[in-house]
Amino acid sequence: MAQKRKLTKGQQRRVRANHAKRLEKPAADTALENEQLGAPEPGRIVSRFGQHADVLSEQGETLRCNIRRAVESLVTGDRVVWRRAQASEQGMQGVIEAVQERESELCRPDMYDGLKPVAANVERIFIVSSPQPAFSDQIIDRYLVACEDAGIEPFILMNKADLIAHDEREYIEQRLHVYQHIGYPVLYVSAETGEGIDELRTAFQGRISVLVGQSGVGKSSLIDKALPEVSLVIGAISENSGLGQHTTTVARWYALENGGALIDSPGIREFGLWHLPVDRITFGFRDFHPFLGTCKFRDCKHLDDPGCALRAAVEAGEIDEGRFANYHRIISSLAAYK
Ligand SMILES: Nc1nc2c(ncn2[C@@H]2O[C@H](COP(=O)(O)OP(=O)(O)OP(=O)(O)O)[C@@H](O)[C@H]2O)c(=O)[nH]1
Ligand SMILES: [Mg+2]
Ligand SMILES: [Zn+2]
Repeated sequence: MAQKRKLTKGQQRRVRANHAKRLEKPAADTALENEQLGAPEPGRIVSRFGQHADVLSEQGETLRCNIRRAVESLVTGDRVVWRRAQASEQGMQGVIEAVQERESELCRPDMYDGLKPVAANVERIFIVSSPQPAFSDQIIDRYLVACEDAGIEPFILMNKADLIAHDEREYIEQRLHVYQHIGYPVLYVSAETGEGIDELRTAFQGRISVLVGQSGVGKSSLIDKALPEVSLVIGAISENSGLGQHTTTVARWYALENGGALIDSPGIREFGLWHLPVDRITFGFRDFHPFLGTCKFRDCKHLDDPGCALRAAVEAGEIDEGRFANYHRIISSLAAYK
C-alpha cells in the first residue's frame, strides 16, 4: 500500500537541499554498545521524537530508545525490532534496530521535508470535525481522498454536537447526509455531554485507528472521554507541557484493553494533496466511480468539456454539487505547487 509518490522538480530540489543540510550535522548514533544490549524483541512505536522514540514492549512497558542510523523512517504505529539496555545510558533504555514493513501508511506532503508519513499500520481513520473551529466539508473531502488513496477506511465524527447553533444545524446535517449516502459512516458526538460516546467506544474496539482533523476540533478530548483507561496518561501529558494549553505536539499510540489501538495526532492547518496526480484525486471521490471513463473525451477536465459524464451526473442529482465543487477546488490548488 505504501507507494512512492512523485514530487515535482522544485519539491525534489528542496528535499535534497534539506537532506544535505541534515547530513552535515553529526548524526547521534547510540551510546549503547552491543555487549550492553539484550536479545532482539518485537515492539510498537508510541511516539517519535527526532533521534529517539518511545517503544511499547510486549509486556506493556513504554521505554525510551535510541534509533540506529540505518533505520530510515520511523513513525507512530510502526512495528519494530529493538534491544533492551542492561543499564540505561543518558536516559536511553534500549535501541531500535529495524522496522517491519508497513501494512498501510497515512502520508501528507510537507513543504520542507517532502512526503511525510504521519502514522503506520492504521486500519481506520476518524476524520474529526466540529462547529468550532468552523465546520468545513472541504477539509473532510481532502481527508477522504487521502483515505481512499491509502486504502484506509474513513469514519466521520462530528464532535462538539453540543455547540451546533440553530442556524447552522440544517446545513451541517445536509452536508453529513451526503457522506452517509455515499456510504461513509458518520457519528455525532460530544466529548462535553457524552453524546454518541458509547457508539464511539464500540467503533474504536479491535482495530488500529488514527484521529485526524484541524487543531481544536477535540481529537484528544474524544479519546480521553471514550477511554477511561488512557485518560490518566493524556492528563499527565497535558500537564507536562506546562503551557496551560493541551494542544497535541506529537502523534501518540494508545493501546486498547481488548486489542486495537488509537493514535492521537497533532492538528494540521491544511491537509495538502499536491503529491497526488490528478487521476488519483479523481479516483479519491468514491461517488464519481460509476461515471469515470464515460466522458466523451479521454482528457476531459470535467469543467465545461462537451459530453462530460460527471457534470451530467451532477445535473441529474447523482453526484452532489458540493462534492463536485470541492473536487475542482482541490484540482486548482495543485496548480500552485507544480
Ligand atoms: N463544548 C465542547 N467542547 C469541546 C468538545 N470536545 C472538545 N472540546 C474543547 O475543545 C478544545 C480543544 O480540544 P482538544 O481535544 O485539545 O482538541 P484537539 O483536536 O486534540 O487539538 P490539537 O491537539 O491541537 O490538534 C478544548 O478546550 C476542549 O475542552 C465538545 O464535544 N464540546
Ligand atoms: Mg490534541
Ligand atoms: Zn468529464
